[in-house]
Amino acid sequence: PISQPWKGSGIDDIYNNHGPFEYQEYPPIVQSDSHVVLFKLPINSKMEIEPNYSLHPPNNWHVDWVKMPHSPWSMYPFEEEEKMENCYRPRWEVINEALKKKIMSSAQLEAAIFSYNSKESDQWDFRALHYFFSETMKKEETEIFFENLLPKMIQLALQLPTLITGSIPVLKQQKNTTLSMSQLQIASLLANAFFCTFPNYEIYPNINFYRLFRAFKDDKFQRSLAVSEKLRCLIHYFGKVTSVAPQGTVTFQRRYIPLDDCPEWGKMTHQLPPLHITSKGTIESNAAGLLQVDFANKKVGGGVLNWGCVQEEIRFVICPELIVTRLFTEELENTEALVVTGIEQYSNYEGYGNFFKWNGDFIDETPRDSSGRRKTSVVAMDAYRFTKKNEQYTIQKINRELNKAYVGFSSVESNQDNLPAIATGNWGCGAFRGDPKLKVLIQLMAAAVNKKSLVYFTFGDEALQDSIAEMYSHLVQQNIRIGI
Ligand code: AR6
Repeated sequence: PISQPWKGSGIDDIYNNHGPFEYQEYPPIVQSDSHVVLFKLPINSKMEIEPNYSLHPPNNWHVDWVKMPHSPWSMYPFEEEEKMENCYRPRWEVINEALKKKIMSSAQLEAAIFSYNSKESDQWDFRALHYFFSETMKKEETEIFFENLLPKMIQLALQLPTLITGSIPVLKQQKNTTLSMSQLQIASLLANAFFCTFPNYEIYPNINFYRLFRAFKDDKFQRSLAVSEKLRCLIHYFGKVTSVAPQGTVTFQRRYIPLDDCPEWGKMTHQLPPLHITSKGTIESNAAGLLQVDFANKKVGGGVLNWGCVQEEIRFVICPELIVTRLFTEELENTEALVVTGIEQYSNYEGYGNFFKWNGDFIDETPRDSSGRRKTSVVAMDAYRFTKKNEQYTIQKINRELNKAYVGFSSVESNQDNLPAIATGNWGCGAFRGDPKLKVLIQLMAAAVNKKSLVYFTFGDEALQDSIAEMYSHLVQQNIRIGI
């Protein structure tokens, strides 16, 4: 028999028979007590986005605010010969001096970065970065990088104090805080992360790139090659944002629903929502306008700035604006998720895991909403990592996953009609060892109570597509409700 590339509801039904971007918009960006906006509102029609000068001053040095590299509180010790004791000067000055010297090789880049990280750099080494330039880039490409691109990246990084004039709030646990910034502000923050200028506190997730620069091992050669390909994606991103400054905005929204406000799953009487299931395509390429699930780590981004190279990490390197979440998102708790709206894709890729490869430029033509955000939304939700496979069938763990998906899929849109469907797949079923047949039921239940349809990508697995379709149609025919 010829296999069908999809089963269940047709994609037009999922899209309510309209175009992919005709869903009602997320609420427009408005500054409030729970929504910090780092740029000036309103944005004019030419999309000239200016910093917001009316914010908390940038020198907050407090657990509720991101510790910025240019904060006056960030001081750096140096020894004065006569006094034999430590004196201090602003670390931002040291950073400026180091990055304004001519840097023509990865060795010089490493030396510059170490010069303002002397305490940590004892443990750092940039093997992966050196390998990247000496072995994977052509000689001319490396020359062009140090001649042209690196100076522009340095300029972008050192512009930080003029681009971000307020403090960035930490998106703390158990708070529904929202943060909006411009893509250019994000680019400057990421350039700073590349140069490892953020103070190194062991608050996680953490954003300086030094772990990525170190991720090379002879006995993990294939994995090391995938790290090089991730670096290529990131360099490609910096090339693009430094040649034409990106013009839009991005919103980061932490969602917290207290456990007591989560559904009593056993009592829910909803029917199963429409399901479109396909073995073809991917969440990022075939679900325009839908709420796209990031199979996340509770430390968002997981191993993106290290060895990791599965669904989340790949999404983060082709859409690097997602990486900035690591600067301000506290670890996700059980009933929390992070929704990011407005990100752009910069690179194409092929392969997966150790065989991941950068595959050229991607021109993202997703339209923007009235607040300047591309109409792409990603929800980071971390499944539970099962060390013992059988553990997942216990009611505690099933409830944990139901509540997590419920929070991730929940709507903040005021009008409950015309909500975008969820685009997901084997959430928690790769690195985290879940069972896709159980996870699909969990995600269907969470979508049902949120009145949303589900698009499920089995990522090439036709047998899984067929067996889930069979299970689903059986449940629908028997008119099974989601309550137990
Ligand atoms: N589109 C649709 N499905 C996909 C895609 C894609 N682009 N990529 C992979 N899959 P995994 P997890 C399928 O292992 O188990 C990261 O390190 C594919 O079948 O990434 O939730 C995070 O940071 C794959 O096996 O997610 C976490 O630490 C399956 O989705 C951890 O992994 C699961 O992908 C999360 O692990």
